[in-house]
Amino acid sequence: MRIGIVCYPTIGGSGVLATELGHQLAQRGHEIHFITYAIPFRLRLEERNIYFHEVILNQYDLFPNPDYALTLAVKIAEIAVSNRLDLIHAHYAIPHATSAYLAKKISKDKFKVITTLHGTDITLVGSDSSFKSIVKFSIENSDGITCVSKDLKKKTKAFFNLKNPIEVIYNFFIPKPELTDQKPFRKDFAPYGEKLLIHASNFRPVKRPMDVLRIFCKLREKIKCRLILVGGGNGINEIRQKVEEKRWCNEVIFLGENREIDPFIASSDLLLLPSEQESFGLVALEAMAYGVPVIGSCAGGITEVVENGANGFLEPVGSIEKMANDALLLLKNKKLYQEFSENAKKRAENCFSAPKIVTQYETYYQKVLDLP
Ligand code: GMT
Repeated sequence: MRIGIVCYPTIGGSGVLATELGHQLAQRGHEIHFITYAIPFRLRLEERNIYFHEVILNQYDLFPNPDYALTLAVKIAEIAVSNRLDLIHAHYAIPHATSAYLAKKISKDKFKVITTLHGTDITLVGSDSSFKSIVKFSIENSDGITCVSKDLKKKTKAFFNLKNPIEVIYNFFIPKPELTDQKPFRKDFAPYGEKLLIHASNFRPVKRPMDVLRIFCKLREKIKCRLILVGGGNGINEIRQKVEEKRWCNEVIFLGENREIDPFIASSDLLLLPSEQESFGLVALEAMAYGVPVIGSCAGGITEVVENGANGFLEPVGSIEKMANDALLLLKNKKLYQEFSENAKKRAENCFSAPKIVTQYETYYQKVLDLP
């Protein structure tokens, strides 16, 4: 198949997933064309069957902002026709599904459009009244729709009163083999045997970054531990301030928007994910794949990834005390920790492996394209 992938090129779960999906499909012999405004940060352009087409943003005086949706639509139409693409896979509804729909119409229905909903495109941005009707329209007019969890499917159907069928295809993650039994940063970050907690996100309010700090605050009273924070965004400033105020600068390690997070996750003991909302929680899967149990909230799709009491503990949003106690329980009991760690690895391998999930996408593409 010849497939166009439209995604956000920035650090973030939807772009990461879209990029790796493209690579996996390319390795299976499909021709993959990425269409976006910058090279997706994990794209390996040197690999076979991978192409990148840049969308150049127009800035006209009359426009308050450079228009992306329209220039993207024109570029999708142009690339789809010139490369005879069979389908465009739009990751994230806004504006990608809309641009893909327009492109399809510009090119007189020469290709199909599949939209994958990732979460905030529905639960945060899509539910904003200024976008709602266009998101609904773009989803309804896609030839295929997928969601990254059952929870997101349920929310999408209910919120937009959608009748279209939606396929649930979970996210996948491929751990780096050299890190599966290695904890490369332990010596640097935990020289005295401290326990290492990690949180990686964009520090938006939906991630409840303050809860991460509160859990850490409770834990540091009971055990020697350090907290690794990966990510940027405005929300991180409040956390920095608090850390300085509390004089925890030696205990909290800020790594910024680090593109290569695997070694840090693999070096940690627990991942903290107390989000208010999470359609899937790709970072939880990344941690589990390296045998790192998750302490988090039972929000949204996290419960479909982490099995409470088997490879992590999930508590109601905001239950700091409970989350801290769960973390303590695991960190103080070597046998239990080992059991959870092994369970986490097994679950990541058995339920969210690339071969399994990529085949589901491939099969779905064939169904939408009506291929035998
Ligand atoms: O978590 C974010 O805010 C980033 C966002 C994105 O679009 O990259 O993540 C969403 O998509 C990920 C990949 O499918 C999911 O793992 C995240 O759970 C989802 N985020 C939310 O639902 C808040």
